[in-house]
Amino acid sequence: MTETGSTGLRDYGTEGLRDCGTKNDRDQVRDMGKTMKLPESAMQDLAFKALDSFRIEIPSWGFADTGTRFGKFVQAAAATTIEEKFADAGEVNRLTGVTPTVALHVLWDLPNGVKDVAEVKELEKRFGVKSGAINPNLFQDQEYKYGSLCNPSAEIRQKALEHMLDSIEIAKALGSRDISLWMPDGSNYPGTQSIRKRIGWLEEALRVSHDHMAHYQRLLVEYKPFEPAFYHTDIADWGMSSHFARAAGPQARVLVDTGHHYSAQNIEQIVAWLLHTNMLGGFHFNDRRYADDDLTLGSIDPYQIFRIFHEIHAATDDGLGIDIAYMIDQSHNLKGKIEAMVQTVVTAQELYLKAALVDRKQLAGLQQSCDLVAAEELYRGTFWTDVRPLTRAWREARGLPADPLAELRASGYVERAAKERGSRSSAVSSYA
Ligand code: LRH
Ligand code: MN
Repeated sequence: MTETGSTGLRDYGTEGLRDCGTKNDRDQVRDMGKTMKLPESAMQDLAFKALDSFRIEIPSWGFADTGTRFGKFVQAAAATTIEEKFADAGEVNRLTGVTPTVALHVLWDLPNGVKDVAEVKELEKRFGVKSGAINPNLFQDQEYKYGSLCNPSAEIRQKALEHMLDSIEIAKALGSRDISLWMPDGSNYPGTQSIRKRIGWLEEALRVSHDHMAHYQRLLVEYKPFEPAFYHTDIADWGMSSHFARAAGPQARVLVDTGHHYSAQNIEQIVAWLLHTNMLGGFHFNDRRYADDDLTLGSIDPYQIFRIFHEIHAATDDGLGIDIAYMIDQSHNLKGKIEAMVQTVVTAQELYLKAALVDRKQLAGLQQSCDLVAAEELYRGTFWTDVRPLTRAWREARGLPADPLAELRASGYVERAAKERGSRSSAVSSYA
């Protein structure tokens, strides 16, 4: 869901803290206020305003059985049909209240293209969640061995372009704003492909795709440094993605997948650059220890996401045009898929709120006077803040379960899904 101030689907009232949350929560918030020299009501307003504006999109593929090249561990409750994916997305939105849209991958969720739109629209109504970003699949067809939009064969590039245009038509039919493009195109050995020719072919394809979009739509260009290509990747970093987006047209932006960086890269600096150049269109949130591990957000480096959100809150203060699609992109190979999704949404809310509570005016002063330790203590000190009493109170004030994970467990939803879906699943080794 975009952060453009209009929460769209379900606006929340302004009930305050005074009449919700446990006594312990209220005490903790009062103490938080003291440390942050903010009267309790002001901090509560700040927190509730931040949480009211935060929405995050969930990926349909996060509910399906996924694995690594060494195997896939199937889960009885995993979703395989588009109906089950919408049902699970609806359950996550019932529990959290902040995931009103679900991202779709064209060949996985609409294998018959626009012909599947009517069924998806019916599912949207039934489960109360809308289709979000539309993701073309340019990575599974045999023809794409040497690339899709960058393939040396003009015929194969044309096939890939037609899939892009079909994906845009599906987005128009669903009223989806964003077409979110990731493609694995690249090569594995030096000298085996012309890197510059491939740049030209991709510029052309993205220009045609851009011009095929409706005026309200956006093309989000996702970069990734490697995998599955292991010598060069055609859209390998934020600079290349920015160039391709600019070359495509004014409705194209950069998508930052937090897992698509070398471990030494400073991701919040890249975010600051994309905000400064007005090229930031959205995020795919996940976490990683090594490469594109697609682990759950905040499981390895929660401070990383706090630093990213800080850049966004600070840019908002400075009046920069903020139009960001927050999306999750994870593959839950071992954790229960719905549980992992709810855990991720709750973690994202907490990290977004922590960053919102940074006293950025005071910080700016300390940055200006180069009072390094005081600046760090203020900045990192806010990260240490336990905001869970506030998020619990906000949920109660908005008629939502104070603890979505506990509510999921109490609901028996996963057990019911496992019973209904379980008989189908059988072990699959990806190497086959
Ligand atoms: C590629 C990626 C991309 C999706 C896929 C599921 O690594 O991040 O965003 O298409 O994961
Ligand atoms: Mn991604």
